[in-house]
Amino acid sequence: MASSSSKLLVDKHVAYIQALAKNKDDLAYHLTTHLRLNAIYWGITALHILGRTDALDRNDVVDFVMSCWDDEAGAFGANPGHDAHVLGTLSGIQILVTYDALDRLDVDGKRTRVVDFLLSLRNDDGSFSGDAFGERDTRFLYCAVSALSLLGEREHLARIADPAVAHIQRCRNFDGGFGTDPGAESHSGQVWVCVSALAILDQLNEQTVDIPLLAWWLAERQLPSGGLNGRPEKLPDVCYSHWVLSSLAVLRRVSWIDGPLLERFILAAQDEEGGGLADRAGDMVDVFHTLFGITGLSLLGYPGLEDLDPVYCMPASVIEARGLRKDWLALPRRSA
Ligand code: GRG
Repeated sequence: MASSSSKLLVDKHVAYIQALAKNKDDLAYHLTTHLRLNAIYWGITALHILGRTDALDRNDVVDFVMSCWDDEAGAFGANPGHDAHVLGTLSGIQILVTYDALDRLDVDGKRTRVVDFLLSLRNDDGSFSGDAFGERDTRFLYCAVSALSLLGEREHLARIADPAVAHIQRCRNFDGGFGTDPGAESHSGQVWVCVSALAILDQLNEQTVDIPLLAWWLAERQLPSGGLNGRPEKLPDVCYSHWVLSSLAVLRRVSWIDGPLLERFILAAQDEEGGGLADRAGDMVDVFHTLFGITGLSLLGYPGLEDLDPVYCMPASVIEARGLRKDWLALPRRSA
């Protein structure tokens, strides 16, 4: 149901995420089996940005992450018994870092094995595959780079940087944006992974990104409704509040978006009764759009929220504590 509330319904959203962990009879639960670890990362990150870090039991979550370990590959799958993939592996590592539980990898050589897994995904052209089966996408490059950084693997990052940056450059288009592969259409999700990977590798500069051109392309994603789309001629969607705004935060240009108009678009997508946010007002909510609506609001300075690190899409305090903060800029936090 569309929301007429002009306020973020924090308690409702916390209850919605808590219920997701319990309602295992729902069809939606079974339809998202292949995304379980990603969904848990989306949920716990939303809770941290809402300031409700203890809304889920830390030990239960960390134990679930470890139950997704694929011992044959030496990395995380999306669910217990699933094959390892870089998407599940990044989510697993993000959750462990958020809960300060990376020491769970200091058993049976898991830390070395997961680093080996991430490095094994490199291709000769600097791109990364998602798993042993080989599909390539700039998303997978970001996941590997972010995971290695969160694991503190600075030397490995330095070694892979040049080919990875060269590959990202080949994915850059005439409009300033980036796609999944060389020649693929610019999409704001792919812009975020490329710009953030460059930031993690300390290679975000005027040579690698045409900052004014890209920021202009990103700002043009805002439609009269206030919502953002992922590419020209497409519908607005709450999730682009994250992909577009985070990219602009990394480029230090969030102010190029009409913040109050976007904020209204995001708040209208809340379910006032059951909690959670949808892609657009009136649609069904899900945890993916719930996270990315909340992270968008955080970057817009919405009162009472915790800061989001737009490079890692994790709580800024967690990234700062590990000494990983890059030079991004969000809008100042407003007082209530
Ligand atoms: C740590 C947050 C985080 C992510 C890990 C998987 C990944 C790295 C990033 C995904 C970036 C991306 C491509 C986001 C866009 C997702 C999306 C909603 C795609 C929809 O594409 P279309 O073509 O939709 O269905 P449009 O809106 O273009 O019509």
